[in-house]
Amino acid sequence: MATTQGGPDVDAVVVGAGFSGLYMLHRLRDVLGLTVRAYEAGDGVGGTWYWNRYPGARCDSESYYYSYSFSDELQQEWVWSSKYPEQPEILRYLDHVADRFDLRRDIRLRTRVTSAVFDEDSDSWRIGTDDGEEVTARFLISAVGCLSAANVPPIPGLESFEGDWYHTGAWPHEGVDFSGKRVGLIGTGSTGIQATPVIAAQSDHLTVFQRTPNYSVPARNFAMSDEWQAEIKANYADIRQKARNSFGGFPYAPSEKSALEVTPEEREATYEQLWSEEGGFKFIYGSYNDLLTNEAANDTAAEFIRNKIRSIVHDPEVAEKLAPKGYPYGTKRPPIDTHYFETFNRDNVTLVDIREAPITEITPTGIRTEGGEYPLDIIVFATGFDAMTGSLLKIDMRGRGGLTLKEKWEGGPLTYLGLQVAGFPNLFVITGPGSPSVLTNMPGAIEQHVEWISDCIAYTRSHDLTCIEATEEAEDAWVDHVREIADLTLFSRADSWYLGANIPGKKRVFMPYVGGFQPYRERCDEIAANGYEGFALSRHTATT
Ligand code: NA7
Repeated sequence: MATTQGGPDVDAVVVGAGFSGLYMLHRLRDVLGLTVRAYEAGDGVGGTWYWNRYPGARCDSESYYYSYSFSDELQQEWVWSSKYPEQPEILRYLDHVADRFDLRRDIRLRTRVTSAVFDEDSDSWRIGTDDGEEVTARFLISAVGCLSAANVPPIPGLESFEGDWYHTGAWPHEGVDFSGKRVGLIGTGSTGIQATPVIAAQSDHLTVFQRTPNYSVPARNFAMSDEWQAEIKANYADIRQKARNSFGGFPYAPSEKSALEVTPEEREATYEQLWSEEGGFKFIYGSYNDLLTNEAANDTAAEFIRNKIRSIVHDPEVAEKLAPKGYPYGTKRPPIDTHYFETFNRDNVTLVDIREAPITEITPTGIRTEGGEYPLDIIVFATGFDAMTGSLLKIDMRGRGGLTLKEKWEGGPLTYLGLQVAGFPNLFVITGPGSPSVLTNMPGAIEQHVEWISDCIAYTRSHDLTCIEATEEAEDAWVDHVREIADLTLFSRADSWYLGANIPGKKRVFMPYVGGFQPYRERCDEIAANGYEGFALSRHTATT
């Protein structure tokens, strides 16, 4: 259906149908009344929660706020089973959202967007898919997610392996039967840490190949009682408001104290309470306010966690290997676990330190390291993602003058607010690099972006404009600001996916915006209120 005579086929194309794509579609179609088509590579909606079906997959943020806030009816009617729901439950929730808001009729499943070319003559995008379809749209919105391009490391010999292998981010729907199997798991990020206890309990033997030990804190999950559920529902407005006005998008009061201004006894008691009673992200966000900016403060939390690992793991040599050293706590995404360290006390679990003796190859029968050979029936790659840029760069995207996004981002991602890229007009990126995104509670960051984008599109339409594009100056200034703020923290001290350090050859740039969710949101609102400061707005005469 053409939006204007001779104009593009649809007003907007949305790429992806996870948390961000579903809401973007709803907002543009049902609030603004635009024609919208969403494309989704999967067989179903859900994005991250559709793909990541590995054993133990669950959310690290608490269910009641890791959810949409845009519809009070939705948040009142949905019932969460536990504090940290498992993947199937979150996927059920997203399926429910798709049905409840009648979104499926505008989503093309099993269809991957492969190309997007900006046509300067018509101020619109020509979008191509892997099934040969072409569609033109005024606006192109990337909802591809920050962690969706799976990273399978190029270890020599993988193709010769005679057993089965899987990446956790593309897990088979029918599941994997580990019974009686010797399993090797590579990777000890959040995913490996969630999967380890579950696979250990199901398999004959589990060998965990660890390159970098991680500072994991217990989740302390529990079922949600009816009383707690009722209390949350009665206070949702306040909870959401707190989250919106917080630094990380979480609805709890951040600590206002430095770890160094209290006595060692008080500090120990605080960490102990957070570790053994609260669990989860409160350990980092609710303890002290300088853990990510002051090394001495960080050391206090890091040493507390190392001592916990030493007290949990019976074999002192294994405990020492599991105890992270050499990088500050929280500078890699902090994992949350359920009996991770305890799992290394099981007789059927072996830890292999591949920093000490790296993997040299995968053989037909297992994994060989410089220290020995490990016979395996199954290899699980919990090796993460080409984060924040990988999925977007898989699309052959061309902006003004035929410039590709790959060329533009050769030295690292460049964006204005993490929302737009100069030279790529009418393209919006939900939770793009340069925005708070992965450092916040994701659904909150997604809602803020979706609402800002739809307000921006509404503005262009009400002002009869056909083009909005970040200026180079605004982009340069934002990129500098993102870097300057990151330089005030300890984040660059770890080889993390925040920096692209997990992908060989990827330019080392700190990608998310660490200045805080609330200040970021206020800046975005201010920019909009000032008539979209830093953006060039124009009208294409041929199409109006
Ligand atoms: P992560 O956090 O990127 O973790 C990947 C793990 O895999 C990590 O331990 C890596 O070690 C390890 N890895 C990566 N490449 C290799 C190679 N080539 N050899 C050995 N080990 C390797 O991914 P996750 O899936 O756990 O989590 C991603 C996010 O999803 C998570 O942060 C949450 O936001 C949700 P390294 O630390 O790089 O030495």
